[in-house]
Amino acid sequence: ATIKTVQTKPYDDQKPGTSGLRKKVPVFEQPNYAENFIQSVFNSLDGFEGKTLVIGGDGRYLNREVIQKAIAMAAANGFGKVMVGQGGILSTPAASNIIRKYKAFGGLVLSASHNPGGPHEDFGIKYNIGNGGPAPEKITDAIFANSKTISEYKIAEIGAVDLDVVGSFNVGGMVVEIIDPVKDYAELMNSLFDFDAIRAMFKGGFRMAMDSMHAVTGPYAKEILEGMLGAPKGTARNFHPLPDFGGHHPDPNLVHAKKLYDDVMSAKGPDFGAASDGDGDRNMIVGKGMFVTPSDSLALIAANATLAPGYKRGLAGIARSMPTSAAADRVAEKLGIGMYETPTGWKFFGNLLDAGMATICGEESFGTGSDHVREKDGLWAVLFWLNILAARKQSVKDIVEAHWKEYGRNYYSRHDYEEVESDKANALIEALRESLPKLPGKKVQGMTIEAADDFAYHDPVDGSVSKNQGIRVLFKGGSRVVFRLSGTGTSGATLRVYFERYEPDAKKQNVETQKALADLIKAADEIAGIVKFTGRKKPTVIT
Ligand code: VG1
Ligand code: CO
Repeated sequence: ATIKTVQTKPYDDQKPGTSGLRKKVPVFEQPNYAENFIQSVFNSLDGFEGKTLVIGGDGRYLNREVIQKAIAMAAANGFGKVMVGQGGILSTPAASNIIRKYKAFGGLVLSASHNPGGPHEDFGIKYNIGNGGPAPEKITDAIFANSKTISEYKIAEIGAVDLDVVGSFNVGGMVVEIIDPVKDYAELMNSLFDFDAIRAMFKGGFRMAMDSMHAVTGPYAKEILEGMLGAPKGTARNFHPLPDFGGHHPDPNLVHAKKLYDDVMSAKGPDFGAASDGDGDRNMIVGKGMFVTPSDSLALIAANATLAPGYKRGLAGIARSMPTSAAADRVAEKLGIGMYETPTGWKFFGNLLDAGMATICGEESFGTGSDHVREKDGLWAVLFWLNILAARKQSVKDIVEAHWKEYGRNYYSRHDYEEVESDKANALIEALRESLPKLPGKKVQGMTIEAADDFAYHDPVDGSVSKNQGIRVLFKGGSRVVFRLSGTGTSGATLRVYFERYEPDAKKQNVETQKALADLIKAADEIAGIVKFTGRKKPTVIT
């Protein structure tokens, strides 16, 4: 095929955030916008000549168009092969698995995760390295630097590739293999969990609802839950991936998956509910009478890990992002294993997983995963819970309450202030940063501040340092508030405020969360001036 070199002008806003480049669709539709970014990715990499690139996305608006461009550009830049999910579909964890299993050089994952999709909503591109995980900062910095000076990109004139038929063919000197997006992933899950026990549980009348929110996990949930595990038809809900996710936010939390939550809570509803996000790496877990916070879910999975065949050998260590509650720390302490605290974003777990220092990782933002891939994995967490339920033969509520009794409860909540004007959000953080030295010893809402800092991470594996990863205010007694700005939004700034309070007394573990955290919530405003800076009286989303 003819290889064209196309002249282009750089854009100045292609800086990858917490998880790749995310922008509104009209931004991506500007001339050469996607091409510039993809070429900048290739320009930041070395030694992929003749190697394999995995390509797939969550099915959102622009998915197919950008996949076509990526295939043609991979051919022009010298990749030997691309592996593409049928229909352009690959969940983020499934893409990670494919990269690892077939020893690909890397992969392009097209998604803006839990952000809405459609002609006026969000799109995204993320590059994952050969270990299957998100590119580390060294590479994302190089991509951004390249994007600011790019002057041309290469593309092969190969015409549109048929993405819908599984098979392998030669296009412009490169092999294109269209693969079943579910098969390898389903095999991996089957190797980790006790599918026989889960099947028996469904056979015994256990009922669940899995809400894929019209996003990428639909085909996976249908095949694994209803197909392999024998759950009744209808268990998988909203399982057709739609380019606009049916007009909803594919974000599995109490706000956007409220219907599922209400169903599970109703007397006649299923015993167990789960949901996942746009690209399938997040999960929400709900049992009858009990919503499991993601931080607790991480702790519970870790505490019960050896019940799953894939984790029988025990855990090497646990890692969590800094804003995630310390519930898992107590489990690590009891197990006598390592506990690592990283900045927000899955890319920081990669080194720990590769080095065998951590087996299970988690974030408060509905993300849990392990060393089976290098991304967080929504269905993995759901299947882990099913495995635990099948082994322990108790309800989610009983299991969670027993855990709190043993370890104490970490009351936890996150308040998001979305689409705040960027200047105002930055001013708040700046002022907070300046006030840090004066905070220790100060009394707020009857609580004394013990320490306050701007979190910096020293990667114990490669020694790299990541600064300004969130402001922590720690109170005497272990409560804390964390402030940071989101790195995944596409309009304005999102201020995230995280609250945590530890309660060891079993008699005090059944207070409504916002009530249990009320003093901290007031203290946060007093410390950071949220109302004053943002003009917002209350958060847009509470999880
Ligand atoms: C958010 C979450 C973070 C998560 C990231 C990507 O980032 O807080 O924990 O890793 O999204 O998840 P931020 O910078 O907006 O707080 V996903 O499922 O959007 O790929
Ligand atoms: Co996601």
